[in-house]
Amino acid sequence: MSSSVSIGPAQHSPIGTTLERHLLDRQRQMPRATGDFTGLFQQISLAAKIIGSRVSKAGLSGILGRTGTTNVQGEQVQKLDDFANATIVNTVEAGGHVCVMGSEEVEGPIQIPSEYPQGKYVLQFDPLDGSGNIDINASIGTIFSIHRRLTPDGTPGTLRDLLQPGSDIVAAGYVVYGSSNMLVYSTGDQVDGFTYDPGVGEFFLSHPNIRIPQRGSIYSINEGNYHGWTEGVQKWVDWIKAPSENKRAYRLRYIGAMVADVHRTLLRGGIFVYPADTKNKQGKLRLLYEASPMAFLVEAAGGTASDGDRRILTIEPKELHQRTPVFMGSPDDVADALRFARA
Ligand code: AFP
Repeated sequence: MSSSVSIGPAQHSPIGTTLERHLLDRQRQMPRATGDFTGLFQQISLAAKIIGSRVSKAGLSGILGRTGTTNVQGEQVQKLDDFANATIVNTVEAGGHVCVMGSEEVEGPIQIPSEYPQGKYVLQFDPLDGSGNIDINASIGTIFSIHRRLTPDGTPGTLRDLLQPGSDIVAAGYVVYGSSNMLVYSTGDQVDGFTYDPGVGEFFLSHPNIRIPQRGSIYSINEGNYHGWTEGVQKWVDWIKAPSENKRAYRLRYIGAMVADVHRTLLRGGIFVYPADTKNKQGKLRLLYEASPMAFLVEAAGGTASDGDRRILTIEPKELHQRTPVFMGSPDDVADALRFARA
């Protein structure tokens, strides 16, 4: 007797949901939503696909190496940094959803050309974080955050729109260009991760509702800076890697791209730290387009993010390219680090 298998109607499952569908579902849950946010997000995801495609062919397309110029941070600009920055600006500016943008690669506010509408959102981004990794084919990423504008509707956005604390972020996310490309974002309630399927050309929900473990077993820090740290931070690192009766020694992982190091921290738990040191007195990482968006994601996933004294999200920015020390990750691990750092 032949047995037949009834496949039946497709089960509703969050897996297999595209980023676009996910955004539309959420938009429909908000009766007053205009579609502006969804539109902006679609442009960001398009930019991420274009950048990801170029990154994956970087060794073949003559785009490895430096441009020969330095950016506002005094760092060597890689050709892919320039490409990623131009891709995001060109993709987003014409959409009519933002009134001003801020980028790691550009000194001042990026105005929206007058032929396009001045939208109600403000976009900040680090187009290619960890660009030191480009030439060695290691993970890099894009980080972004979205705020509502403060200046009057319809007018060009200003620096005032950009200098907003992380607590006022509407949505933040990152794209990691790694062994697969992933887009992870949050609007503050939960954190969802989407993996890019290059065959289909879409991001699919693969990591719904990411929750960071309460405690991990990995610490992530550039230990080459040890001699420049405060005594408190040195004592914490000495402690965390020493086995004792109560704990095993933590493992060290550090790739030098915040996106990749924080992505691992979100999924596996543990702690990512870039403290102040004698060379980088305010820390190295930039508040508006690195620390704040990542702090927003880490907190939305149940973690903690501090500059050593206060929540990163409460810092009132004074400058576009302001830096801040960073301690972020599993709540128990961050609490341990702060206990030492503050002593
Ligand atoms: P680049 O984008 O200039 O490579 O900087 C990356 C970064 O801002 C951040 O992603 C890393 O966590 C951090 O710097 C690495 O800095 P160190 O090389 O000083 O450890």
